[in-house]
Amino acid sequence: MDEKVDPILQEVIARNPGESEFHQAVREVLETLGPVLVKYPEFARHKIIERICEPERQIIFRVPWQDDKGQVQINRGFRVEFNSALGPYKGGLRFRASVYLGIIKFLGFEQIFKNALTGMPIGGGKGGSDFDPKGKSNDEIMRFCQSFMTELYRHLGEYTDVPAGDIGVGGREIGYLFGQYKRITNRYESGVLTGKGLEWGGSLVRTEATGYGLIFFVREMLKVRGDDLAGKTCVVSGSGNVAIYAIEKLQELGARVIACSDSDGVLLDEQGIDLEIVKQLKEKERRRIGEYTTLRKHAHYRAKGTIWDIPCQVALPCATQNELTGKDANTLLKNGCIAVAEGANMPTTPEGARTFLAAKIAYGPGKAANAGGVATSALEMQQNACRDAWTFDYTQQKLEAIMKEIHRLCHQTAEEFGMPGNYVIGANIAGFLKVAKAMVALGLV
Ligand code: NDP
Ligand code: 2IT
Repeated sequence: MDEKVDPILQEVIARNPGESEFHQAVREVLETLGPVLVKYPEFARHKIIERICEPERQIIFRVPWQDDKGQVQINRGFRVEFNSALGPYKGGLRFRASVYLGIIKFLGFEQIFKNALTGMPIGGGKGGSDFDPKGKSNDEIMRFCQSFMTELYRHLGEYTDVPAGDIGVGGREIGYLFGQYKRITNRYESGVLTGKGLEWGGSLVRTEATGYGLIFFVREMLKVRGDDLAGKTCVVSGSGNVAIYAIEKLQELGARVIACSDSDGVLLDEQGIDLEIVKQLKEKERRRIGEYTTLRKHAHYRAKGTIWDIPCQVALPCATQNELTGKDANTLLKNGCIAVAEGANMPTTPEGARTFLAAKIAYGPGKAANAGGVATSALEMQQNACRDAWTFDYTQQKLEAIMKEIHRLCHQTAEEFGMPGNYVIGANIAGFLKVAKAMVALGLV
């Protein structure tokens, strides 16, 4: 760690006790910024790093709701509005029992740089709740979303803060949230949320965007190495929104996806994952991935355990933070893995990331590799602003162009800073530079 940057990290840790994921995300960025301060001494003078690490606003609120038995339930809601130098705060909402301030802050911090990399006019933010959607009825989900929005609406707006989905928040939840926002404000303000349904202001390709974008990014990384995805054996963790559409695009490009997972266990289908079954189980029926084996008897399921011991050439963590450890990274390398790209946010532990970088395989960090989701959210905002709806092909072409440009920018920035092929350095520095330059221009606000 650079001697000018280390005291800033220590200060962040001291000021935000107990938020280990936030500390990890800040450390991962700050340890790459030393050379930036040498090249741009004005950033130190303006205390840009210190300011970027302190959210502009943090909102924590009570979310009371009634379950189907009429019992009162209380959850905690969060929205961390991290940085608005480039545009309105933008980032998803996560509903998961494990959510606390440290998770939302790590996600919001990552989002600043990811959003900057997209080249779209969006700042960084994130929110969510410790509400656990598992086992809840549709009515309970609706009542929870309505209560959540009854407090959050006052902080949102198409020019202020624009949430979307993340773990546990998909099209259904965005619908209930938008409905309540519309009712309270008496405004059909489409651009206040993204990930909306196609009938009421959503964009084609938003559902697929994070997964598709991830694969476009992997394709670019392989292209640099004179390689492609055709025939490659792939393992994708998770079986939610990001994982499903990563698998779909991989299959379209001729790759062979043999494994995916959920928080209960790991599914292996050597004949290739049947994506229609996964969609039916996870998107429609909201069931467990293990049930796949009742329909495909030859497939194997094991409860718990790691997915990363399944030999593959391409590994795509698409579930959650810190799901791929240093040990997993070594196992993947031993088994011949040549590319890893992060569909999830911060899925690789610091030790895992160091292992991939030392091995010089193609390693795409989440900030760059999974930026296609939020980029397409910004395309949805564009369509809302001009009351337009683009075709699937046109929107997908835009997404593909954005992912190629993110790859080019990260690759070029890594070279400029003397670390060719290191996309972690490339993504952190390229994202940081855009935000930092804007913050200097906007003065001390
Ligand atoms: P979903 O809720 O649709 O799916 C999440 C998947 O990950 C599920 O299969 C879930 O299993 C699994 N999972 C979640 N938490 C854990 C855990 N603690 N351990 C093991 N498995 C877990 O979410 P998304 O697909 O939208 O999000 C996945 C990741 O991608 C997250 O890190 C998110 O931040 C990131 N991301 C999402 C974007 C988006 O546009 N949606 C954009 C960019 C990044 P189960 O079904 O058992 O809960
Ligand atoms: O982590 C992410 O980039 C997301 N969950 C998507 C955010 C968005 O605003 O589309």
